[in-house]
Amino acid sequence: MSSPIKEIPTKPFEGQKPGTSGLRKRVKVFQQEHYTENFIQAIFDSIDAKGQTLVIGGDGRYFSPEAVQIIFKIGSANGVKKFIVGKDSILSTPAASNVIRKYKAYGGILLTASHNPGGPNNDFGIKYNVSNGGPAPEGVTDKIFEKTKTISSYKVLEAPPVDLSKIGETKYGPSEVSIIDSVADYLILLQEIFDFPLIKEFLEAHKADYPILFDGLNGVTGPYARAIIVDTLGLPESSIQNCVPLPDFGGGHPDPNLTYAHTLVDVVEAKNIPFGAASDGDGDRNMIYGKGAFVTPSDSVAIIAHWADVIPYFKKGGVKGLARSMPTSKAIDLVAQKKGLEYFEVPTGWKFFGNLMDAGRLSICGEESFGTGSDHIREKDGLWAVVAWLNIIAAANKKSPNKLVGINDILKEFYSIYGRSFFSRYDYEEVPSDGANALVANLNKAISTNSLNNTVHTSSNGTSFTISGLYNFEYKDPIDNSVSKNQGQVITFSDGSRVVFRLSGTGSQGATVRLYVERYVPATASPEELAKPAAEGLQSLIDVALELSKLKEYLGVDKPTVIT
Ligand code: VG1
Ligand code: CO
Repeated sequence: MSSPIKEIPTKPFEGQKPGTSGLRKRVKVFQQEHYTENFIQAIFDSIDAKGQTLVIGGDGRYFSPEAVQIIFKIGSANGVKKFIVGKDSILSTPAASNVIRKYKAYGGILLTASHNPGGPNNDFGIKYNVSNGGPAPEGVTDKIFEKTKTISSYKVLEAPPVDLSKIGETKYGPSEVSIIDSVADYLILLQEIFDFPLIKEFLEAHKADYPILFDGLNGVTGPYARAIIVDTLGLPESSIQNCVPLPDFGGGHPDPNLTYAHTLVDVVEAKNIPFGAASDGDGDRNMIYGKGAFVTPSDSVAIIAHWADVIPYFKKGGVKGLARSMPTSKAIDLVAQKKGLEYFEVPTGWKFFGNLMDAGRLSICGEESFGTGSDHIREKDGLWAVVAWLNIIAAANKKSPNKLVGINDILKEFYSIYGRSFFSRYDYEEVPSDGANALVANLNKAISTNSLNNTVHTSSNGTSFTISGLYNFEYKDPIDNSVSKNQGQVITFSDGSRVVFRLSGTGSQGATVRLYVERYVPATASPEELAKPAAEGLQSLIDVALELSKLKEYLGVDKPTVIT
């Protein structure tokens, strides 16, 4: 008997515009009658998934079980032939990207709001990924948004919900649902990329003096980290913590930075752990943090690029090119220059790396927002970065058998070759949208009237900076020539320092303003200068950025919510 398909009348909802990485709103917004259905139907109206295979993944946050069943109903009614879904609807964002590529799916729908908190009073999110495994480009997300504005009905298949707790294949009306192990394919992938025997040999030999700790922050990476760290590398249970995914992430903020990943920082400091790491809710971000050693994401990606040769994947396939998002520090540019590689500066958001990777021009890239990755998939990849660092540390120690090499030694060596880009980001979260827009308008005015060029600004400690340039960042994709405008206001200074202002595209409430500052100190500087704490190295520049943008005045706040 064929299952009936019903057409349900609906009306458009305002604001279903995908941001930097999908549509993110409060759970209560998604729970409104027809809201989620409208957006899912708008996706199907924008693509041609008839007869195709679609992957469904997610970080398991609150409202995911309901959303998966909605996708089955609407997807099947719109002709999807097969759904591949992780057991209990769990697939980390990088794992989902891999599954889309490996099984040659048409695309995927990812249920996550990433690092945003979860639970009934927090955030949910839906993101569409295309067949290369990466986030849909702007052309597709713009189309989805247009469809949400005129939608008048959606189609559903009337069928009972699918039990997602058992691996295997099941029929669903005219479609099939294949429930797969969430971890297996991803583990195989990482084992193909990294030198696991080398890492294992090093960590086994140094169980006593080089323990490691990974904190899943109760996000999706728990089972993946267990498979890699405990089951594959053979390390003790004490090497992982908060590795059970919870729908509300245990009430925490699953964002791996020094403010929100304090569970990791506290234990690393208390137990003198030389190598610690954490990941975010959906597993695409990472933080590398050992006792007394913090690696900024901008440095992290540059260091991975510098050490690429010790990673079998790059040793075999070579490194084609490097890239970073615009606000990310220029450390990786220096590595590209030294190695004679092509390098790119793209707008914020992983979707901008995809075309370059597909064209074979990009191998390693990163964002200052704790996102690091490569062309092994088309999403940033938290655990990939963690294992990359373990691989580097194991290789560095093999080269130096008589002295234990730690994170700080690797940083120091890197700075001694390339110099150091001091980098920091100030986030002003959930500020009034009017104030945020006025701040940006004021900067745009200064750009169009050229009124700030060559002006001198002096910080409270007496350091002066002269503005050498001012522009609104715009990107033309070298592969498809698409243009993305208004990607952030950049102010450059005559000493090579840089300040960037940007409005976040992932927040779900009010506006979030990000201020990025970068100051470069060449390798010829004294070791003391190169080893300074970042806050000290940047304070005068931050003073000047705040003063010339009148940020406090516009936003009506004194201090940032988060400093990274
Ligand atoms: C933020 C980061 C950006 C990242 C995006 C998605 O965007 O700045 O670098 O790609 O989050 O990451 P925004 O627009 O809020 O600055 V995730 O882990 O939330 O998928
Ligand atoms: Co994320």
